[in-house]
Amino acid sequence: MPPARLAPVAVAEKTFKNFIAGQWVDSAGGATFESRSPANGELIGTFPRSTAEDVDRAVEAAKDAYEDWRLVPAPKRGEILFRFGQLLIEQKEDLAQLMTREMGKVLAEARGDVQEAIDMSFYMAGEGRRLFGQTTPSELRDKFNMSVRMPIGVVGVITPWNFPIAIPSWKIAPALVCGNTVVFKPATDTPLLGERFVGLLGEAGVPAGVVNVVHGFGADVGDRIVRHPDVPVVTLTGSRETGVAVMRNAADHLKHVHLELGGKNAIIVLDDADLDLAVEGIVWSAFGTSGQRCTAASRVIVHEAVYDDLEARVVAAAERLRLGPGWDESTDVGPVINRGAIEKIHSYTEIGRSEGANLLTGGEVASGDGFGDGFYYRPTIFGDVEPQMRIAQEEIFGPTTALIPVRDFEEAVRAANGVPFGLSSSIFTREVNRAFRAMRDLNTGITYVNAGTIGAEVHLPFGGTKQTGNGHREAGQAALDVFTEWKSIYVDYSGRLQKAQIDTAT
Ligand code: UN1
Repeated sequence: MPPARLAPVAVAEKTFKNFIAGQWVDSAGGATFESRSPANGELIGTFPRSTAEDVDRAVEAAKDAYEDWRLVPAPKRGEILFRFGQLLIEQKEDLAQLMTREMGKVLAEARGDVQEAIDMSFYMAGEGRRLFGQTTPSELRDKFNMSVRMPIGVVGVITPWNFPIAIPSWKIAPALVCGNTVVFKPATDTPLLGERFVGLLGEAGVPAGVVNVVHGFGADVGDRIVRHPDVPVVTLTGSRETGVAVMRNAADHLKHVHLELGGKNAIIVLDDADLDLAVEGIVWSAFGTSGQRCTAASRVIVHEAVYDDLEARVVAAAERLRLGPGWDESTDVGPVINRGAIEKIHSYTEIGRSEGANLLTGGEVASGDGFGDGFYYRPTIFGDVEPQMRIAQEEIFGPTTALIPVRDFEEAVRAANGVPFGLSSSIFTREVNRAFRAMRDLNTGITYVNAGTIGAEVHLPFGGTKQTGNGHREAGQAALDVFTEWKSIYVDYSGRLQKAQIDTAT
């Protein structure tokens, strides 16, 4: 099948389409929605507000394409991903500029987001020549045993706006190298980046129908993907509530569901920590991407001996952060994603106040000069927070963090673990024994020592314990388990019927 050659999306273009079976097509219903910059309200583009009918067409295309794609040798599938990674390198600056406009993160972080996709594409491209299974001895003579990874079929990919290039790559790159085809619903806050992502896959040589994009809302597009009987795998990064609904709705068809959900990640600072380093780690993890990472540090658990000192330093550092549009190189913290986010974040400021926590800085919408049409919230720190307060239990997904004083290491670990989520954790200490105890006892999928809670690399498993997910991991080798099914194969070359467990005297 010849690869679909796609014209690059022109910058001036403002009306976009779905991508189904290698064609850019309007949605069946004709309704649309807008993507606007959270920094200044600029119109980024108008996108189809698709319906179940559009999803059905995309699934049909992906099902057809699967019949050939699964037979393309995995190293060849990998070569396409190598080309895709190369195109991402060439387009890195362009994509980063677009990202800062479409979802607001500062340029350096937007470049990092694209870099993560480059890294993931190259990593998964290499998997094309591995996808290792096992060969084992047989208990019988003249018999050969092995296990191989098999593709599963059409994968439904539902991604968030906070890593609009990186997270699609975490899901789509492994899905493709394993031999699956894809129906992709990008976040409604970042549809243009989703569109660009798929355009580049087409340029890299992904055949028509192998990756399809259906724009639109969760209630229409996402829901149909999750319920469609011909989509056996669904992967979602999103909120806990969405994850629960996806799992429930996918249950009727016993689908494979991969979920990467919320976090309430803690940084522990012990009395022997390098405080300068800890402050840097806290500020980067709490306020990077305006706190809108599932790995963000929304709790800082501090030994009482250094609490006052650390509190003063973190507040001072937060107050030095410059708020503004992400494309301005002097900005440290960009806007949050939309009006709903501002409202939710501010409601937690009110909750924190009413719970009796001490608002140390921030706690307000930034308005006035340069902020007028955007969604800017001041970096916010609460002090003297108790572990059971709602601001220390619930995911806020904004630039708000809570300082929690504790008496010793054990109390710190108890507080860190005392939340429903388990994505990332961190400890600042110079004492090796306590560092190793923390690595063992912090109940999260990721633990950092002497670094913040963010900065996962693509070749290690990514995901969390408890209500952060449902036990799966993405990235690294672990991702292959989401997108393949094991098949065990027994080849008998004895020329007679040998019976396992019965012919025991061989
Ligand atoms: C997310 O917030 O959903 O480790 C992903 C990190 C990034 C990925 C975050 N590499 O913070």
